[in-house]
Amino acid sequence: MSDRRNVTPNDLSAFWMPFTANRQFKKAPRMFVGAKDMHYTTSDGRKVLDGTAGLWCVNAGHCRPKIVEAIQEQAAELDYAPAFQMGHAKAFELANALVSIAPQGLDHVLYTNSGSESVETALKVALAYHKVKGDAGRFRLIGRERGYHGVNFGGISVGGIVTNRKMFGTLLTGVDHMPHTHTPGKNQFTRGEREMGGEDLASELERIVTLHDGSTIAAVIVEPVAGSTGVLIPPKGYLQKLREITRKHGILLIFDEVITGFGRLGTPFAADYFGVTPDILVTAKGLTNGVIPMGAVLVSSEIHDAFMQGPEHVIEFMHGYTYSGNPIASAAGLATLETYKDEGLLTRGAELAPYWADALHSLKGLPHVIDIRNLGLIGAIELEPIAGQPTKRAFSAFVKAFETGILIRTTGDIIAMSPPLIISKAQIDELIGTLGSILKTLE
Ligand code: PXG
Ligand code: PLP
Repeated sequence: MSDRRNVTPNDLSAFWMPFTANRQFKKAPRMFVGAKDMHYTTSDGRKVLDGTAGLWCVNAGHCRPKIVEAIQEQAAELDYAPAFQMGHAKAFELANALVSIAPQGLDHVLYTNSGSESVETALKVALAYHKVKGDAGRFRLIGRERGYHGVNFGGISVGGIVTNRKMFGTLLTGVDHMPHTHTPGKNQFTRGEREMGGEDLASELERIVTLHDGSTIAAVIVEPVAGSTGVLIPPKGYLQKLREITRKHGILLIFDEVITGFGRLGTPFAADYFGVTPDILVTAKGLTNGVIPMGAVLVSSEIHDAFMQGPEHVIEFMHGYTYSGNPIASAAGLATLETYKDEGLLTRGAELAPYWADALHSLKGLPHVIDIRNLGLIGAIELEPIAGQPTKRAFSAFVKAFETGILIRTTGDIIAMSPPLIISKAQIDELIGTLGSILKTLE
């Protein structure tokens, strides 16, 4: 076959990388070649301690034997099965396994291939649910400022990260946003949830409900803890109050648990941590330990059952993906849930959280540190931006960290961490100790 383009070996230009400063990266690439448990191996042979579980997804650590074997065996046994009008056992087994660890009442599963697709699926279920119930006047979707719900059109519409929205036209109509839960300049260095302000913040939803009339609103979507936008912890009582208001007005509550799902807060889901059950729960990432793309949307029986009407030969919900419940992804999901169970990982974060919080908050007082936030095994260190050059200080911390042997994430001038749930106390010391010494060297 003739080569239509001259590609030199190891040319990095063809791959337009996601959420990456492409030109900068390609001048000085940071490449991984391997991973095991808590560590990556770089192309120059160094070990890097994973402080972020990849991108908040490798909750059981890397290259875990059960998951590797399940994928290998499934690929050789049944590689692909059509997702529409056909089935295979593991997709059903995984749905059952998921429902068995999910909050009570979330009994049905729709599969996707990512968090972004899970969000689109959840929003579509919510709109269609009201329609099948004869309540088609409920067309509005309410998100939150600084919310991250992936990158597809529904997700960026209900999402509230301006840079992810502003290039893309009119987005979905009929969307409004609640205020975010962050209080910069106040409540800095709070451990976990702050005590005050939760009910007042949630009452902003009442204002929006009054403005639009509650009977026009289909659903409210929030991340229980906003991850991507810099780890914003809700104040006590906030999510409970959102549940109260949505229930009162017949509005569905959607929790986007793409990050908080699968043990991140020391409970299987954030819904368990906060004691608040949504009508729809959005997952991805940790479902397969990040190893194979897969997401799942859990819905209540009330929602599911509302669709199960009319002639039985007719498709009840016009939605699905070529890869919904893909056999290899399902096998990876099953092996992941088994690994979580074998090692108690869905609740291990609860034991480690106080140690994690102590370690993080020990960085208070270091140069440029203006806030530290934590919940479960999530943590964030907010840095004072360099005047006129936002993001630069945190990004240089990220590069130095990688060169020194730890992987962290940055968003704006916030450093976020979410290590695999298998991390040891000694590794927490190493991660935070190394980060502390890097912070001392920053401009
Ligand atoms: N919802 C939430 C709450 C997320 O955090 C998505 C949806 C989208 O998932 P996909 O699989 O389509 O990426 C996410 C993803 C970061 C970071 O560093 C966060 C995400 C993805 C990549 C990086 O904060 N969150
Ligand atoms: N675009 C075209 C032309 C298709 O045929 C399909 C699926 O058949 C899609 C997009 C959607 O792809 P997926 O089901 O993988 O999301």
